[in-house]
Amino acid sequence: MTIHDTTHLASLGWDAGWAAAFRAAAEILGNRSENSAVPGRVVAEHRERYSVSTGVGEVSAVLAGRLRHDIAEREDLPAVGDWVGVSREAGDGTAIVRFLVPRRSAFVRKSAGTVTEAQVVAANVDVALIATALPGDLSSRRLERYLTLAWESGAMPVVVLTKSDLSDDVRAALDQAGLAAPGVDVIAVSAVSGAGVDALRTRLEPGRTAVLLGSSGVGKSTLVNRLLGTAQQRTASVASTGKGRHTTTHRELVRLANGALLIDTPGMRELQLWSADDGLGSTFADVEAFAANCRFRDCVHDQEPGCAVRDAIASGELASERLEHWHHLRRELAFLERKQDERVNAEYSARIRSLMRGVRAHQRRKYGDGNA
Ligand SMILES: Nc1nc2c(ncn2[C@@H]2O[C@H](COP(=O)(O)OP(=O)(O)OP(=O)(O)O)[C@@H](O)[C@H]2O)c(=O)[nH]1
Ligand SMILES: [Mg+2]
Ligand SMILES: [Zn+2]
Repeated sequence: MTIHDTTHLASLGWDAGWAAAFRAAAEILGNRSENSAVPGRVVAEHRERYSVSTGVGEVSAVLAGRLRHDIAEREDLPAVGDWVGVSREAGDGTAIVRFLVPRRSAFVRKSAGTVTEAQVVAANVDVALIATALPGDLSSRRLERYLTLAWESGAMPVVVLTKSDLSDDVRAALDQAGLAAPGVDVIAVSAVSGAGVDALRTRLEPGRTAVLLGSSGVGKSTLVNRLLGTAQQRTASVASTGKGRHTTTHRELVRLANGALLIDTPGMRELQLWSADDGLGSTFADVEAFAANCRFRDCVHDQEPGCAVRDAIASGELASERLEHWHHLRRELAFLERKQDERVNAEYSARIRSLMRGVRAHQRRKYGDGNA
């Protein structure tokens, strides 16, 4: 394979680990193409097209036909934050995404609607900034949901309470968020006054990638602009402080002056869990800590005798809503797992049926009808 100068890729978060993973992926997946691929990072996603930065410039790219064909699951499609191998096509300037470098982490939700499939919101993220607007938007339940997926993603969650200039009790909001997010940093910020922005900046380190997540209108893009120091991201007009406008329409990765990478995302209407066993445990670390003392190892803190979690609620050490929310998310996960199993089973039976058809056809050819 050709040796490419990859020094400029460091500005996108490239390191020796990525270089090794890229070489391995290129050998397994990329070598069949005549054009040897160079590394790039997906910085934006628009329907069928990706903007890929190669560190020296940005190319518009489409998936190689073979890659599209090989991909069985939607979550295996490139997403913003992914490292890919791209090659240039001879004709117009369009580049071709040849392969995807295996991810280190990904924020994955169940895609909106009724289909049972995963959607990658952002790939290879180190920090998940969960944004919620201070006047009125703070919901412990929603926060726990985001936290569960954030912990599960492998990124470090940070709760960002936005528009602190509009709130007259920031302290109370910080306390409420702290209760829903044990062990997680909570920062109140205002993109208007600049309060808290420096505290937020310290979480955004050179070469590391953060993603901003949250409902539409909470001020994610405004915060990105504030951090960038320019009005690069389109935001809702100041006159329309109403929510649910979906100003940002695609995910985009930007680079801050200090070399940190930040992904802006469109507001999410619903955040459904996908896979979240470990994530749930981390989100409810307080519940889990008491659960360690339950009499039964598999206690679900319902009617079991010797339940240390219910004892903790009775003694006021644990808020009862924490257990309620834990139960709620566990039930949701169990339901989702049944759906996922049904889908896998359906696909498995379809494969078995087609395999058996093949076997029967073979037997008919070999032994004739009636003998098989
Ligand atoms: N008072 C105040 N208003 C803010 C602040 N941050 C954002 N806003 C306003 O909130 C509105 C929505 O901001 P956006 O940045 O577009 O929100 P968003 O989260 O990017 O929304 P989507 O792109 O739809 O997901 C705009 O009118 C902003 O001016 C803030 O810190 N204080
Ligand atoms: Mg936005
Ligand atoms: Zn228990």
